[in-house]
Amino acid sequence: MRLKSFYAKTMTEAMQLVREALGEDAIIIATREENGGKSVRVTAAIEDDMPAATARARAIAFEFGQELHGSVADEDDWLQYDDEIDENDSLAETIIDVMLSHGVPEEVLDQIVNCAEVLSVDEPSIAFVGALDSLFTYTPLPSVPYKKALMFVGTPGAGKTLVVAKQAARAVLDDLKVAVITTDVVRAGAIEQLQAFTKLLNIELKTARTAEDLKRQIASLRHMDQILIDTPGINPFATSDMTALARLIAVGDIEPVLTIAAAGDAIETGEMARIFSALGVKRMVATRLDIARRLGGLLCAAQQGGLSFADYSATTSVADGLEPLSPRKLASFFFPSGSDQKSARSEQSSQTSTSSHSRHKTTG
Ligand SMILES: Nc1nc2c(ncn2[C@@H]2O[C@H](COP(=O)(O)OP(=O)(O)OP(=O)(O)O)[C@@H](O)[C@H]2O)c(=O)[nH]1
Ligand SMILES: [Mg+2]
Repeated sequence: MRLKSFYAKTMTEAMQLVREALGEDAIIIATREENGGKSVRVTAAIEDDMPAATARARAIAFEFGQELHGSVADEDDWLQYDDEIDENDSLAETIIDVMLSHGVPEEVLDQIVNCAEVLSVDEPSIAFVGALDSLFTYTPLPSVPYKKALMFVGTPGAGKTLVVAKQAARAVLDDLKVAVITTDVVRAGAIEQLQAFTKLLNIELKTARTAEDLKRQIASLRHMDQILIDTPGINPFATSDMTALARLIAVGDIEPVLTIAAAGDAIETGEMARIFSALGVKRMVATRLDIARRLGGLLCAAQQGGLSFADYSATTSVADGLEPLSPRKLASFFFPSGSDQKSARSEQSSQTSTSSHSRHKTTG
């Protein structure tokens, strides 16, 4: 199977592109809106003699297999092909069990399983990595000078201030000139909370009380390598909150980055991501990966908001900072490696059952 993603303004245009490139036999694996609903992405598969996406999945699988099992199996040991229906069924069931235990909603689950099934890999954890790689995008936060100011936005308590502190610490360690501005000037103790971190890093914390103020601050900090902006917690379902945030983002040369707590309800997290994407958010930082046990919300946010995975936070310690999320890293939270893996799997399969779950393939 060959996997390919297509981008277009409308679903009709995207389907047309799929047909032109892959023909009538293409199988639609996944669809999602991007850019706040202004464009769509369609991932489709077609039978192929020497599939590029499968080759990529093999490469990832090879590396991942090494980590999972401590030794590399002969290629033929872990690669199975499509006519092995039984292998594919048990692969799908294992992935479904794991995703159900993480509260992944059916729409997202179906797309991941469909994708995993066409990758011609027989180890579920590896097929899962391949599916995460094919379906989602990964754009880590910059560790070099960055032209746009990075504004961390999200719901109250999502971890925005800690992410700003962590990114600032990383920039300082990378010998970058970093400036930190906070627009969270109303909540009691908000400035002091961030100041506790910036003082340690020897950074002067700037405050911006209005959009005009923020514009001036950014203009005066143009010589810095990175400008990081903290914001107050936003209720995405309150128009007044969203309007105020949109005003801040609109002052120019700002990239809003969604900060999202990993353990939220999956469907609600997806809805929030969708709303934030309408403000121009393109990537997200996931926090509290150390506390969360159900990560369906993260997959839902990527799917519903068309968002790219940036970094993740799994500690309150600023020094331990942020790590980029890759397909492999993300998959490792669903399929713990080594000895954890067996016990996690048996625990998960005793908690969930696939028998009532139905999946659909859409042909294009
Ligand atoms: N264990 C753990 N705690 C975290 C993580 N990220 C943030 N926290 C904690 O979550 C709480 C909220 O973090 P903040 O950074 O203040 O969140 P915020 O989004 O700025 O909150 P508001 O400004 O009130 O909207 C704090 O106690 C943080 O220490 C994480 O990755 N792991
Ligand atoms: Mg805060």
